[in-house]
Amino acid sequence: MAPNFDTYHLLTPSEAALWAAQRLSLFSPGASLKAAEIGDGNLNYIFRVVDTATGVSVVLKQSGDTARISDQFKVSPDRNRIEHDVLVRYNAVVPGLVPQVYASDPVLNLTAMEDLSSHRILRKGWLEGRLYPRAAEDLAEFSVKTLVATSDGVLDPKQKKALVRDFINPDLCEITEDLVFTEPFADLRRRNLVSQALLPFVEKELYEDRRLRLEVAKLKAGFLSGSQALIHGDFHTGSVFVREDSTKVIDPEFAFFGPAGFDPGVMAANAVFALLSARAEGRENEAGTFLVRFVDRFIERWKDLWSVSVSDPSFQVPGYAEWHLNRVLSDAAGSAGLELCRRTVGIAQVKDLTALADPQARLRAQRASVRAGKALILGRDRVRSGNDYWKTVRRAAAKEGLD
Ligand code: SR1
Ligand code: MG
Repeated sequence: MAPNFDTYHLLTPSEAALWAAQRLSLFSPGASLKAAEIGDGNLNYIFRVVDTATGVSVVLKQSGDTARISDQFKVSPDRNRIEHDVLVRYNAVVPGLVPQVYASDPVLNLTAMEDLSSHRILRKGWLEGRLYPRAAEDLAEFSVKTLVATSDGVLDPKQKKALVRDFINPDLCEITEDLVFTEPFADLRRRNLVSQALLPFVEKELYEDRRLRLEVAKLKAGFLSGSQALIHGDFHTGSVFVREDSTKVIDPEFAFFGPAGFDPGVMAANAVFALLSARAEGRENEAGTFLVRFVDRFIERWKDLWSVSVSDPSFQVPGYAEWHLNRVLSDAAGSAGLELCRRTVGIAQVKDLTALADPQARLRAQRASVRAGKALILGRDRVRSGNDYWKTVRRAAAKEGLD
């Protein structure tokens, strides 16, 4: 029976190949296409479709209505539209730093995009000890350009309001609100994944620390109400494809207008995971250097770009640029701290920590991550450079013998 592409359903690999043959102009008529589902993320289905004769290929990303990680998460497949539309915007603002987008299918909640198989996911590459000399500069550039371009004072106010409306993303924001801001600090739904060995530490340092929970509440209020810029929303090392000579940011399905510091903070935290994982196993890697360069480059490029982009005279008044960047940097450090805590104790963890085979090494890295996370949240108003991140992480690591 011929597949029906007029009603929403999750595709099989052979349907994905047929969809690509029918809807894309990439392939010659009659081409022999092979497809496989290659997704290993928490949410979606990824099909790679290849013309076996020419090697021409494409990736189709399709959203289901529940998350792959757990069917407790019911998530609107409309996130595929958001991801598609944001990728189209990114292609205009930061061409070359994102995959090309070929087509979308709003019925099937599917986007066809450039196949990046010649690249590697940054998290995996770092775990294998590979080096990516462009990554820090490219990711800082991506972050600054996408955030500044959608900030108040740069965007026309009516255009901004229309974009805020277009990118309202309640289901995916709810995931972040729960998994990043709530559950790591109070295991209300009993979804956290904490070993018996780590639990007493987590109870004392996270669940029972009232001062910390107050600061987390302030950060959560900022996430809920601070529509500063169109953020990627899940800007971690699993959302970046790299080669030595190329960097591509993927997966902006969590995008919405939120605090501009969220993206750079999440990226900084994910460099810290790579760093702690390497230290826990006595390996060398470049994540420490990346961390310092990424943060410093972000600040430098933000200043450059902000000064030439702001067109609203209210925001050109002396002192405003510094005041605003200060807020962004506080939010970045706070977000880095939240990400460090949530990926260590929450339901969605990172391979950097979970793949540590020696339980003692894993425990030390997990405790160091929570310590660094807390220090960044509580001290966020003093973290203003790559070196400030580096010192905070080094102190936390040293307490666990990872120096
Ligand atoms: C239910 S989704 C869990 C996590 O995966 C995504 O990559 C986001 O980070 C989310 O928090
Ligand atoms: Mg993702």
